[in-house]
Amino acid sequence: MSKNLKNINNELKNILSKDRYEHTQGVASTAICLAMRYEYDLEKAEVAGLLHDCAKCMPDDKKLKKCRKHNILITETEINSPYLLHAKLGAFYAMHKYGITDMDIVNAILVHTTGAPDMTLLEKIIYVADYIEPNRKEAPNLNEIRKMAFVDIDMAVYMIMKDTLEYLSKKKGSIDKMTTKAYEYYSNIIENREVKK
Ligand code: DGI
Ligand code: FE
Ligand code: FE
Repeated sequence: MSKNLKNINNELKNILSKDRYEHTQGVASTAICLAMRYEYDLEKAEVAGLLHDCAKCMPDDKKLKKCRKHNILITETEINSPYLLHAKLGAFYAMHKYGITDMDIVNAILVHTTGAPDMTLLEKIIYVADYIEPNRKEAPNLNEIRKMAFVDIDMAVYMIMKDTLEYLSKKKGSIDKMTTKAYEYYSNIIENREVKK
């Protein structure tokens, strides 16, 4: 890792709002706990947690501008909901601004908002930690999902995707293809499991 944790932390303190910085600390420590549970590299989980929202605190038009500048593909849904781009842009900054060369970390940042089919363990850890970290207060079924995260991470991923899609359909938000594909993948896993039992 070319920049140490302290440098990353100091830089994040400068560019993130207070709440976002605290959220980021919560995701990093929750990711460490999940890494302990699922026997993953603790420092990689921490770095991915710290950096996952590093591109969050800028206006939406700037996100679009930066993505165009760096040739990052923008989907139709992202044009309607440019906040989604903080994941792709965050993965780009992790590599080019924070010197992260480990693609496990970069990919975990890349898919942290929509999820993806067949995620790696670190991708699942960050996806789940983002949703359950201690500063989150309002999501439905939070207590149940927090417990499930430490029992069966695929089930926790599925529960989060289900609740997120429900929330988005109520809000009438446009749904990214990746969000749909990810949900189909994990609902299949869970359903097939239940048939087998
Ligand atoms: O950046 P955070 O707020 O910590 O969390 P996040 O990056 O997981 O973003 C969460 C939001 O993203 C949440 O309100 C649901 C939304 N989201 C997830 N998938 C989609 C989506 N929004 C739209 N419009 N379309 C999606 O496919
Ligand atoms: Fe995010
Ligand atoms: Fe987040």
